[in-house]
Amino acid sequence: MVHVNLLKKVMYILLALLLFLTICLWKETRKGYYVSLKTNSQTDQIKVKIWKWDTLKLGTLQDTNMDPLPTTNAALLLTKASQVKAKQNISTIPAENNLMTTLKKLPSPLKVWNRNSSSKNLPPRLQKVRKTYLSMNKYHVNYSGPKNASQLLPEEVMCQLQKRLDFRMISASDGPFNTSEWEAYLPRRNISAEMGQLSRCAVVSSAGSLKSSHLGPEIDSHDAVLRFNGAPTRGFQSDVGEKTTIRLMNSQLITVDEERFVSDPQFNLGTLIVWDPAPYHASIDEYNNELDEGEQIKTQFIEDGSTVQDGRTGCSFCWWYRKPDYNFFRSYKRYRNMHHEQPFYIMNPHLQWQLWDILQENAAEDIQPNPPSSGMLGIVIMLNLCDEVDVYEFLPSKRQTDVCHYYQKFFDQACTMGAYHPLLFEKNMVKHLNRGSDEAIYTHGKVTLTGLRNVQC
Ligand code: NCC
Repeated sequence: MVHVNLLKKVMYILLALLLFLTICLWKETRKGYYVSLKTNSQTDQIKVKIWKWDTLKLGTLQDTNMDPLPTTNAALLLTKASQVKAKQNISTIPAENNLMTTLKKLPSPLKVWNRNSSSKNLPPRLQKVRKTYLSMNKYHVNYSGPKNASQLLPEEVMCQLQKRLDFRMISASDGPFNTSEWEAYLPRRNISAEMGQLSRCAVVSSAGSLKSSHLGPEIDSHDAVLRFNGAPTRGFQSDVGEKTTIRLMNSQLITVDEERFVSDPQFNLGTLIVWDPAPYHASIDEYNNELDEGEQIKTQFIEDGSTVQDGRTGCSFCWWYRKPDYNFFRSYKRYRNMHHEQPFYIMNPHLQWQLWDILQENAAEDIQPNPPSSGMLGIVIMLNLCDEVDVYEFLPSKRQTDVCHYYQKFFDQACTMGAYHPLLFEKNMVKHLNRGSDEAIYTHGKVTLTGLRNVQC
């Protein structure tokens, strides 16, 4: 009897201890770790969290470390028509997800991405990886343009995207694709004509934080939805929706995983685009030396530093065709033989480096000399095709997790913060350009961007 009572007491003490530890742990996770950060404009030290998340207090929404809410800059970018559409978007959100309803329920503090996030705040492993890529310089990047010269306003950055990105996909008039064989494979219609003018579009990142988001209906309410690589919809409809208008894939996926790519029916939907990491455009001369006479490329540098190829006289893409990162041409042709009716484009390899230059120009430090992620490329492709683009879980929401993808049980912070790709700097730029609210990022992982044709430069 005595033993039973003693055992009971021990059990109660253990339970109380467990409860106490759980509370302590919970409190600890909310505290964060503070480090100092110097801003460009001021020398005073400001406090930021280790992951460079901003915190904002419920009700005030204006923490000292917070980007000002995007009313002024964004308003400049919006045409009247898109302002009306933006209002309509909010009303299409189901009542339980409505911004105002959610706001009342939000715990404090809210955490959203800080547009000035620095690599210094990455975990040591990812800092090391970034440094290794900087010293490797695999793609021979020799960028000599401005760097963070003058913290550009969002509308100025939008103008850079509008003016300097070449959104063309490869066509049968581009050498070495100008053969009768390639002509039979490449889509005849250009992608803008194929897609038509799209109004509201969604870009769905593959982040683990989409899990349990219930964003499916909202995502499907868009006129067009872009997804990445092998990201599935089947079995995940309630979180990511089921509409797939465009699927952007890297060349690794269709080459290394060729069997799955050609046999999995999920790839048979919508329009496909494949891209491959190419040598940096300004280093084309190095590659020219390795080409036969007649294949030499004529480059012409225009004022803003971007490069234009003279396709009439040269072989526009020989420099890359000879040395793709992944030799995906075989699986491309194989897939085209099986699904000739499905539009399937090859992204022009200049786009990735034109975008990279803009990222570097607007970053406060050296970014990884590797192409931008599929995520960032997909965002700009949609900006070119749509009036307005909602991007989901590129900037993580309150569901932020180290789970890499919503469809896999694989943990790696690099998926969100970047290792090979300059993801951190891509996210900084997207945060800067966001004309939606911080609450929408926090609750929906949602960023709203103005389509490039609605930007007045
Ligand atoms: O992982 P991935 O990307 O397919 O994800 C697509 C895009 O979603 C955004 N993302 C993803 C996960 C996460 N936690 N946060 C995010 O913001 C990113 O913008 C990302 O680009 C790629 O960019 O193509 C990438 O592809 C994978 C992989 O090749 C494909 O999934 C095919 O299997 C790369 N992973 C590896 O090589 C191991 C990844 O680095 C980049």
